[in-house]
Amino acid sequence: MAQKTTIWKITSLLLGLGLLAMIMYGCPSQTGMLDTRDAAQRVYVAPGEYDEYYAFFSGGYSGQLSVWGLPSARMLRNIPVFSQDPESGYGYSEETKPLLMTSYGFIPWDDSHHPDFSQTNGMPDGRWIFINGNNTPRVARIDLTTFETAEILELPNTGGNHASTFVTENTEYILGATRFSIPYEMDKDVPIDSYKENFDGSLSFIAVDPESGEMSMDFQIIMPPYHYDLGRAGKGPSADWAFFTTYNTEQAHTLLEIYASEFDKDYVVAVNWRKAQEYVREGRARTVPANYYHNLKDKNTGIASSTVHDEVLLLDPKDAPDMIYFLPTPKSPHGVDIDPTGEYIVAGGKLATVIPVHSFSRMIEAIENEAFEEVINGIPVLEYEATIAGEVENPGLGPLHTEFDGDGNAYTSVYISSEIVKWSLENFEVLDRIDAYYSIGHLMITGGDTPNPDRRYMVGLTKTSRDRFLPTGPKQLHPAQLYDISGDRMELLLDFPTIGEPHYAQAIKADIIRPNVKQIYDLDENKHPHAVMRPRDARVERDGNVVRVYMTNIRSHFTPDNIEGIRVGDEVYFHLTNIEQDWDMVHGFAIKGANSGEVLIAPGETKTIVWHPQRTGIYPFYCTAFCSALHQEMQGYVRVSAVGSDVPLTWRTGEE
Ligand code: CUK
Ligand code: CUA
Repeated sequence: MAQKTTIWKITSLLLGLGLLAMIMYGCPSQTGMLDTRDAAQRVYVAPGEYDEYYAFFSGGYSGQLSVWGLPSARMLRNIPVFSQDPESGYGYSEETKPLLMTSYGFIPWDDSHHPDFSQTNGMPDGRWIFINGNNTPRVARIDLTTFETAEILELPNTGGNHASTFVTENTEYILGATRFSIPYEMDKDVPIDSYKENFDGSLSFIAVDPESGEMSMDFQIIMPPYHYDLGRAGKGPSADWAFFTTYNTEQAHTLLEIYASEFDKDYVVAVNWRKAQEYVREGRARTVPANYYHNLKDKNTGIASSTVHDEVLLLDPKDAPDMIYFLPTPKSPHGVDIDPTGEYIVAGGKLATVIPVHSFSRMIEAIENEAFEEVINGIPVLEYEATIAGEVENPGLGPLHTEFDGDGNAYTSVYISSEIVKWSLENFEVLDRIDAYYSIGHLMITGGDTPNPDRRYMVGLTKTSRDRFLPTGPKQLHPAQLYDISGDRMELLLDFPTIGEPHYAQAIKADIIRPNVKQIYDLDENKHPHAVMRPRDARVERDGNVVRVYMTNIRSHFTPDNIEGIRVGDEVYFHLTNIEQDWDMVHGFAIKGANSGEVLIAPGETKTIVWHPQRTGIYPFYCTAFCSALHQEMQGYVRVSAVGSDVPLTWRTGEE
């Protein structure tokens, strides 16, 4: 009897909790009760078949960008972007090292957050994908014919480029913004307590050449010293606008956890970038000194080089009327997302109890009616009631990011209550909710942040996996979940570990990219100054203590293989040309004692590794990629003699 009472007490307690949860969050989730017995079938891609989508996941603190096939969730590649990659030699080879140059020197790491595709008429065109480095502020462009990083641009006047890379409808601009306000003047040494006087915010507008994809810092806008968190370009009617969230409008500079959460509302910033661009062309921006690197890989040689810029155009909202507005938004918002019609501006107030949804058309009306609360540094603050279209009640705790399916539904990731909440853009009512495993950050819908998403799959990028996979020590990989969103209810299909910490992702129909992907580098187009196309041209040249080895690689030998006459103190460059012209026929190169990674050389490509021999002796080098039945034979030796030795420079090509 006593036992029964206890059970009843527990049951009623659970019921009570359930009821409480229902009151707090609306209709309870049916998670786990859905029939997912056929989930495996729905993600199954038969051997030899291709996935329907390419998905690109940011690497977060890995600094890279990983590529996956959906729905199978097979990893296809990990593209090195901001971090050195000893596996491919990226950031170790002489050709790629300049890509990682900044005004702070060679920085072989960054924190990559938000990938976004180049767009034509609002739709991803599959030419390039951009991604931001959040730490030493940078933006990278990856060429989707080769899946390689082609360009990296540093951002001046920026302390953490987080609200990036969001791309406008025809890739006119990539957005950037300072996450942490900092003093503008370079290297300015001031007390941190002088935050309000000396610190400024900035928004960046990076132009993209429509033909080459080449990026340039077109202009920046000086902003009050708030924190600028995330951005989005408008769509359709709002396509000329860019939106950013702010937090810390309190302008705190210590214990932000407390002092940056005091105000009920921060702002969404709305910038008419087209107007800003006109002002800049009219000469209303001033030129200020700056110091930032632009690193670009030459298409013909494959060699990256750096250009240093020493000024930037800065537009002050005080000199640029009718261009920029603040929309009050509760409370320390994180994401700002624009629905496919371009009308709704959804903010993720991470400390707010509702999801505020602004209306673009109401915003325009409010601007026309001058429904301003106040003006801050030349920026009118619109009345909250004048722009708000609605608030989503009971969204869960800690809404962060929202994506859309194109059928009038929105999906918001909710961090603290660890769930995804689906709601209607018609009446702002919650329609469904599903658990996330665990603590979700971004989510992504196939077809992406476009006027026309594919209502097929949704990926949740979660922060901790805890018990979801076999344990691997105190730290587990960050997981992702794949959901089917084609029906009324969201259904969990798959749960898989990722690499790095994916903050955001994009997925595009494979057909858009696949036809343009290169299978080889054409040897006829290889204009690398140190390339050799035929083994008989292979040679070694000395100029003072600089030795250049012009080497070919083909199954299953290096030419030359044996080299003598190298001395301690020499600087030895191995210029390796892979003269294969077969898809995926790579060779690697490594030499004992080199303070470097290997270099992996794709068919038709030339890559260079530098080696500073420290000690006399015989140094084997070998191919690191199992390329043929005689791969183990693909090797050679270098003889290193003492400083001042008179061993003549010789090499073996098999012709002598
Ligand atoms: S952020 Cu990571 S969860 Cu960089 Cu877009 Cu929101
Ligand atoms: Cu080339 Cu192994």
